[in-house]
Amino acid sequence: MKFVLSLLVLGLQSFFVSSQSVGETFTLYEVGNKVLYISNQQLSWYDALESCRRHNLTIASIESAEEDTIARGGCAALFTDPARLVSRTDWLAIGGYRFKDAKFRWMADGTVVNYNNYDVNQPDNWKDIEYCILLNCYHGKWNDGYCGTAFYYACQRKTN
Ligand SMILES: [Ca+2]
Repeated sequence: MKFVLSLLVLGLQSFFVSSQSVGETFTLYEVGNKVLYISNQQLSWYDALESCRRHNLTIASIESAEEDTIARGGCAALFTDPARLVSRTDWLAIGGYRFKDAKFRWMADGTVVNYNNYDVNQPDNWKDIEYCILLNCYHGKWNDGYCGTAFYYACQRKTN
């Protein structure tokens, strides 16, 4: 724990986490009462949910503008080729899911999504297949997207 905290003090740092995904690295960002873990691997939203659990984390809730900005920056930092980022096609899977009552809730604690940063005309549940919240790594706006596509993803751990 002391080691992890010392990394946090240094700011943007990475550490290797052994898992089923060979070479998976999480970059840690301390923000508010949580630490966000941004993975450099791309998984479907459902696999991301399970991956976070395997690491004793939960898929991230983005509950403030500050957390939103940090998550967007963490995702953008994964792109070594800026041209690819500017294509605006890459996304970060976060932990909001559309439940049967049509409300989005955070998987970490079941609370209804309150703070949000949806793009214009989103969420639209296009073709009735968009149940998962994604954060665009370039412009930062949110979209409800198809949960089966592989994207970068963010887990979290509460610090209090
Ligand atoms: Ca959508």
